[in-house]
Amino acid sequence: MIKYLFTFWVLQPLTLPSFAAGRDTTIHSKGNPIITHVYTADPAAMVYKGKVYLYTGHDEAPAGHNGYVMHNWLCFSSEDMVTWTQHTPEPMNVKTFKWAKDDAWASQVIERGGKFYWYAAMEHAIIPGKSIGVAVSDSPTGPFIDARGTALITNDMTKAMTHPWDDIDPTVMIDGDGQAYLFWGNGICYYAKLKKSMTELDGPIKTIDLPHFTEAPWINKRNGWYYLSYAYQFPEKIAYAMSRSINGPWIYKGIINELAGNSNTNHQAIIDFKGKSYFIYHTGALAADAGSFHRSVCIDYLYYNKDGTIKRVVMTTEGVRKAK
Ligand code: FUB
Repeated sequence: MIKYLFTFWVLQPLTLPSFAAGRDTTIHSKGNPIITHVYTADPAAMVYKGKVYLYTGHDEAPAGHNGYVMHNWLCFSSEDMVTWTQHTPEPMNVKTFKWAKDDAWASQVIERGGKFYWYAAMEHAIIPGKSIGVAVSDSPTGPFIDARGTALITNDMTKAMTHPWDDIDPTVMIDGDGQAYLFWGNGICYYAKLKKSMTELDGPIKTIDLPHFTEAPWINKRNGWYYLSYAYQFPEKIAYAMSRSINGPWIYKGIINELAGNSNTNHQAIIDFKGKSYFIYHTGALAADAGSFHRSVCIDYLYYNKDGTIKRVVMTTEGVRKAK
């Protein structure tokens, strides 16, 4: 804890609310970034029973360090997108997965049958490269336990890219017929069916050809359209493709979000909540130095055109108003 405090005071004088283990903390967001006492990255959001659950990575790089230092994930919830509760203790850590070495990278949680499945990318301890694990809980706020005891995806299972970090950034969706899908990737977008158990693949790993795909796929469905948004080029913008089927063909539609200030990554989540659509992403706006490794989650509105295409996001410092 002392190291934790020191890290953030060196970077800039962040206001630290008191965090007692096991006691949830209320955060009154004052715009973007929405959380300012701790660095948050790689947002994934889930709407469940009238609340938004926001799951993030946690940037802890020491000042001046040129790389990611990430060991755990954080969980927040809100009924109005402005007042957030941070659920403590942290609901998931790399140590949750005995086979993992470190690097608590991007993740996503989804509910099925009253259980919550948290898919997350980590460095594998034995199989060189990044891998994807899945943890399960009876509650959206945890505690989460490793659902398999082994990684669901390892680097030796995918051959389309030769670099060892192509198995990152999982996103999951359950289609109307109950079939679940896992999408992920870096440099190429992979996808595969999941069994009803949500912890095993149910068929071959396929690839999707998307222009300038870097990473961070996110799937959402709206009015009969499937949307596959993703980080485009590097430094990253966010672009998207649309399809009438989860299996494609995917038609590239353009940029949704421009470069995020002071961060070479942008990593988005898209949700609908209480009649509005939201674009949740990270920037380096809170960081005094290397923002790419000290990122913070922001939220702005997302607007669709009548034909289902997406308008470009306007990134704001004001953020969003209370959802009613
Ligand atoms: O946080 C580590 C990596 O940075 C994520 O996996 C990518 O999406 C990028 O945001």
